[in-house]
Order: sequence, then C-alpha cells, then structure tokens
Amino acid sequence: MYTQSFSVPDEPGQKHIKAVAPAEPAELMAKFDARIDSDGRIEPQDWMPDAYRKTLVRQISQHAHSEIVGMLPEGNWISRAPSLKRKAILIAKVQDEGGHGQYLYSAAETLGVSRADLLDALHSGKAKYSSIFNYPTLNWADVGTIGWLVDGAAIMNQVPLCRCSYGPYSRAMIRVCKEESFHQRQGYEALLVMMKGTDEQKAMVQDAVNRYWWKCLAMFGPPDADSPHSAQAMRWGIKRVSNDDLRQKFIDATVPQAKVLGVTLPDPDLKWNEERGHYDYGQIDWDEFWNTVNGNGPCNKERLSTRVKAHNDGQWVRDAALAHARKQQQRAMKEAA
Ligand code: BYC
Repeated sequence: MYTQSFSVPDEPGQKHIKAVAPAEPAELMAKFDARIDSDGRIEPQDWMPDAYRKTLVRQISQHAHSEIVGMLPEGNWISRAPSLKRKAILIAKVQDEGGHGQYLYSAAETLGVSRADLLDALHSGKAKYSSIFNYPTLNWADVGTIGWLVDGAAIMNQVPLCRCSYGPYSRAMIRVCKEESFHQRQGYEALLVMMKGTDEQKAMVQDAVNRYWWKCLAMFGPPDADSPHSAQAMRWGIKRVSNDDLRQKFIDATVPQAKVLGVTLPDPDLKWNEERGHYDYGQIDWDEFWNTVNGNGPCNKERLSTRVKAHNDGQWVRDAALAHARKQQQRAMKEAA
C-alpha cells in the first residue's frame, strides 16, 4: 500500500539555501557542502559540522525513542488479542518496533553519543518521542487503527528518510520502511475484517478512527511556518519533504482507503480541491499537540514510568551479556597467548 515510490526528487533550487556555521573550517565545510549538493552520503568517519551532527543525534534519538515507547500502546493488547493468529501478528509487529529502536540507537551511536546517555535523556523526560504514543488504546479496533493510520503516517514520513544524507540513518530506514509497510497492511486488514462484522464492531472501528485521525495528522510535526528545524534540515538533505507536504500526501492517500473500509474521517472540511489537486482539510488542534509533546497528554506519565521500569527490570540481562562478553574476551586472549 505504501512503498518507496512515495519518495520524490528534491524541489528544484532546494539545495541552494546557504546556512553555513561560521566557526567551521572553511575547506572542510566546502567539501561537506559539495557532498551534500551532489546528493552524496556523509559517513561516520567523514568530517561534518557540529550542528549537522547535533541535528542528527536529536532526530535519530527521538525517532529511536518513538519506536521503543511505541511498543507500549499495542503491547498492552498482546494478552487480549482476539485469536491466536492476531496475537502472533501483534507479537511480531511489536518486536519489529523494538528492532527499529535498536537500529536507530546504533545509527545514533555512530555520531559519537552513547546509548546510555540517550536513554537517560528519555527516562528523565528531557528527550522527546512521538506525540501519538501518549494516547490510550481502549479496544481492539485501536490496534488495527494504529496499524492503518499511525504506521501509515510513519511510512509516509520515513520513506523520504531512506534518502537522508547521513548514510547509517538512510540505510536503517530502508529496512524499517519495509517492515512498517507490513505493519500498515496488517492494521488495515484487521479493520476490514471488523467492518464485515457486527454493528458493534463497525462502531468500534469508527470510534477508534474518530479518536486517532487528528492525532495522526499532528504526527508530521508543526506547520512548516512554525517548524524551527525544517529549513536547515532540508538544506542538509536530512529531511527531504516538508511537514505540511507529507501531511497532505498522507491525507490524499488515506481518504480513498477510508472509503474502501467504509469509515468516515472525522473532518467536515475534508473535500477534494480540483484546483490544488489535493484534499482540503480542517484545523489541527496545535494547542493539544504541544500540550502532549510537553508531557501533559493523557498517557505521558504512564508511558515513561512503564519504560523506566522495563529498563530497570532489564538490568540483569545487560549485566549478564556484559559478563559473558568479558569471559569470551578473556578466553580468546588466553587462547591467543
Ligand atoms: N511528536 O522543527 P520541527 C512510529 C517536535 S515511530 C513529538 O518540525 P523536526 C511507530 C520536534 O522534535 C514515528 N515532538 O522538528 C513506532 C521539535 O522539538 P525539539 C516517529 C514532535 O525534527 C511504533 C519541535 O517539535 N518518527 O512510527 O525538523 C509503533 C519542532 O518541530 C513531533 C520519527 O521520529 C511529534 N509528532 O521535524 C508504530 C521520524 N513533531 O527537538 C509506529 C523522524 C515535531 O526542537 N523524525 N516535534 O525539542 C522526523 O521526521 C522529524 O523529527 C519530525 C519533526 C517530522 C518528527
């Protein structure tokens, strides 16, 4: 349903916005800029401006945190899945999200930061993660809706990241997007089945879509005019498509899917605009978005405390793995002596 073909070429002229940090050595900076301008990749061993490194650490770590915290709302339903088949699919999906977090933490580590520091920032509430995971999953239809809409929005945002200028991030995203595509399909298929069921099941799906629709639109981030990081991130080829353009693409792709499913998207202003060749849509509640991003959404506290508990409970596993690695190393050294 969603594929790499959503990736589009850069807008003409997009690469010509100059934003050079004055403190960086001119020669290295010129080489870096030339690589970016020729759509080359920056690799961990390459020189890069400090601000580029910091932007990547911020975005990649927030992305990793989102994957890990994103395991929680759906994870709550593993023990209550309606059949063995649905349970197996859900376990696989939640496990995939954990794997995405691991690739992304590894990609961030190539920039010289430690995973422990990144996790500390998450656990202390300093680091952000996607707003969408601070809402509750009230029933089984929410699980399908997360697959259809949340993973659908995630893919729309992530496919262009497969062409991100930073090599390790772009390569991690290729695998992530393949798996997200399966996640989106399984969610849509679960909802299709419910929509063939009883009136109560159909009402559950509609209710879940009503609750998640606007929050999914906000996932793409603030409007371009209010997005402090976008211009520089686009200049550097980290972001390839703007927040508003991705949001629009998502809406345009989702409206026909909603029709096939038989649900109504909860926006009276949602109308095809012949002139623009896109759907017009209503106002997103940005106050609610910022409130949630700043820690005051319905589940922020619960998500963080669950995450911290899981991390603390897992300490013995990390200790055991380190002890095992040490023993292996000692054995290898003894054999080599
Ligand atoms: N939630 O200047 P902007 C998944 C923050 S995981 C919270 O536009 P940028 C899944 C933003 O961080 C999906 N905060 O920033 C997992 C910034 O704050 P700081 C996660 C948000 O970075 C499990 C400020 O607002 N995907 O799909 O240029 C199960 C200004 O924004 C949000 C990614 O992380 C938000 N929604 O653009 C199922 C993709 N939006 O850092 C599914 C990678 C904005 O200045 N990330 N903010 O304190 C990106 O593409 C970009 O970072 C964003 C934001 C488009 C999200």
